[in-house]
Amino acid sequence: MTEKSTIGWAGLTKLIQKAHRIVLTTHIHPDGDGLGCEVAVYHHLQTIGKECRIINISPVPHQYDFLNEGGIIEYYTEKDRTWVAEADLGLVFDVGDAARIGSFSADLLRNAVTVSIDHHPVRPGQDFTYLINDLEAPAAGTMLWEYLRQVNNNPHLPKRIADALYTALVTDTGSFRYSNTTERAHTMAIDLIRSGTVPHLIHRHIYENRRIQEVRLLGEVIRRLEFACDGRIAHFRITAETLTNCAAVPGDVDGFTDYARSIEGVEVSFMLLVVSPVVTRLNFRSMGNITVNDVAGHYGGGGHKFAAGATIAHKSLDEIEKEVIDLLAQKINGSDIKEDTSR
Ligand SMILES: [Mn+2]
Repeated sequence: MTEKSTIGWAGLTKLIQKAHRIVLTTHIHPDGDGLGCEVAVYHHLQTIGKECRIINISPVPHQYDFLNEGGIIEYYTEKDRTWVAEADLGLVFDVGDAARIGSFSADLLRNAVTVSIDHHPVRPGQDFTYLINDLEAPAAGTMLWEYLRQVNNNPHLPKRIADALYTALVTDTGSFRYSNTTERAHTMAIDLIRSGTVPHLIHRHIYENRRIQEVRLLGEVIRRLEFACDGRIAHFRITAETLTNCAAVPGDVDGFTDYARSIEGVEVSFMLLVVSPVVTRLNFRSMGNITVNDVAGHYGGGGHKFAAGATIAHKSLDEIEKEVIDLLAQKINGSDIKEDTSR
């Protein structure tokens, strides 16, 4: 299928009404946005009496355990295959690229009608049946907030839905720091607070639950941080050995590229994370003058203009590092970044 049909919220409501069994999912290494969307929609579907399950291809990172009351966020295993194959609707959140739900997409896409609800530019040739796409939404959770607000007749959303959506918002805006922190983001926050969300408690769960191995790993990253292009590029690599030495796991690297980007003069930061002996994860963060989703696209990845990534197989770290610096340097040298931009 090449041409995708866009359906509005009314179309989604109809699909939900017709469906008997609904799967909710998000990308590999789920973040607060994907998980928040799943949990919010799960509670909504429970309320209207729909059979549904949240099934992901990665476990829940520990800082989001508070969203997983009753173990509602499940990890896909062999025993779920039949159940998933018999589902008639799949809602996929925060996934611009079907490859990011891995082989699960094949099982899900075989029989179910699928709807991608996302704020990333969707890569062409995706196999989802329908798309609901809003590139201006600060988070996919913002889109779901607008939807659930429409279908919920009460003046306030149930608190557990509000907490899940607030999690989506606060993580995708970098705690209201990134360029997607718009009036719409703050309007959403106000509405969720009115529905009972207590921001500092959510913040404590997500950001003040760091494990010691995560902090040790950050220490290593800072110690070995490298710069290129007169300090405009900050970059680091995390090898399997580094992970082992710190007793850390790939999920512990959350926010590290943001940290590197926050250094004075840095326009773009990137991380090379060794996921397996042949697979490397490349992540970018940009200050907002240099786009990085096109550079990620060079490796078959994608994302937002200023936050993107790719998964690369069978290429050495040295090779990727050199190529990426060259690609970024061309962009940086070709642009006219002012020395003193007020941000
Ligand atoms: Mn998102």
